[in-house]
Parts: sequence; structure tokens; C-alpha cells
Amino acid sequence: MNRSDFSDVSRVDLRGVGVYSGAMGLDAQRAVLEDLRGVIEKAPLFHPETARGRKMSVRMTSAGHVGWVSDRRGYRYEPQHPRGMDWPPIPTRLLALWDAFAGADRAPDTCLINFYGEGAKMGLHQDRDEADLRQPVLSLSLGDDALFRVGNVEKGGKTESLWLHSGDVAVIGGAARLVYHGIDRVRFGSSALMPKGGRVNVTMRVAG
Ligand code: MD6
Ligand code: FE
Repeated sequence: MNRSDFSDVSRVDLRGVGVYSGAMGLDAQRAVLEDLRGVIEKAPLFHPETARGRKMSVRMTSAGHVGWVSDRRGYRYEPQHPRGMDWPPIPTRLLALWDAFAGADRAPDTCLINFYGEGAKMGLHQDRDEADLRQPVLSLSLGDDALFRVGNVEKGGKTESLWLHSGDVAVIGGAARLVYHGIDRVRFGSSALMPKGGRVNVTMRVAG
């Protein structure tokens, strides 16, 4: 599969982050959501704690050889879910999305699934738990609209925001690989994909 299997969309640059609006059509989004339901059945969503002992507002799980976990011991990739099961494989439809948009020479070995219920958000952060920071991180947004904020490689300074919609892809790589970014808020119940409300953000990476 390559870019032509997805909608023909152009790259919008947000402080070095590549945003592809409408990269995935509604039917493909529905199929991915089904794939993700299968992952969550085997590796249930959990509510991680930060190193400071606060619950994150998103719930998460992973697919792939390793998955991202956070607890009092800090952030890291682990070969198993906190309840002890292996992480399910990354759905092939998502691997195809990576091939089409990531521009990477390696396949992802982990896929983080973040679920945003009403009021959930994600503070400004860097994605820096991966061993090879030359490899990009690719995200797919599904469900509710989300206000995505992008800052700088250093903490502080100016930021810019845009609304991510269901089917949008964002790629953080190259000189922008370590930019601070986050989700200020979601418009709960704003999508046709998940009419009862909710947002799923899927990020694929090369962790190890
Ligand atoms: C989100 N996204 O969209 C949060 N990280 O819910 C991220 O944290 C992110 O969109 C790395 C690369 C792309 C992203
Ligand atoms: Fe991130």
C-alpha cells in the first residue's frame, strides 16, 4: 500500500509537524475502529498514573512488540500489558498508514491507543522515550475534534494550535521530532464516527 490508497491530501505544516487533513476516509476509519476494538478486547484500556502519582485523564493501551506504560517508576516501553498479557499485533491497516505517510525506513514496533472521554486532555509534552529519535512518530485521530497545540523543541515560547478532525494524520519527525505538543480540549460528541462521543488517538513509533 502507498499514499494513493489514502485520500489525496496535502501536507499542512504546523511548526514543523506535518498534518494531513482527511487522510483517511470514513469507511477506512470505521474499519480501523473495529481493528482497535479487537486490540482493546485482548489488552484492555487502563488509566495510567504519572510518575508523580496523578491519574492521566486519557485511558490507554498498546499494540506491537512493546507498549508504553507510565506509573510511579516513570515512563517506559514494556513487552507486556500491566495485567501481564502480551500486546496484540499492530493492525495491518495501520501499518499501511505508516508506510504511506511516515516517510520512515523502518516499520513501527509499537502503537499507542489513547482514548479521550469527556473532559480528557493531554498536557504539553515531548515524545522522547524512543531509542532512535531519527524515526518519526505518526498519529491518527479518530472521533471527536481536538485542539492540538504545538510549541518548540525547548520548553516555553510561542505556540500554535489547530483542530484535528477524525481521519487526520500528524507526523512529528525530523527537526520537529522533539517539539512540545498536547491536546488542550476535545469537542465532546462532535464526530459522525463516534456519535456517543469520544476520541481515539493512535500513535505509531519505532521504540527500540
Ligand atoms: C493526541 N498526540 O493527538 C496527542 N505525539 O491525542 C500526540 O501526543 C502526538 O499527535 C506524537 C506525534 C503525534 C502526535
Ligand atoms: Fe505526543
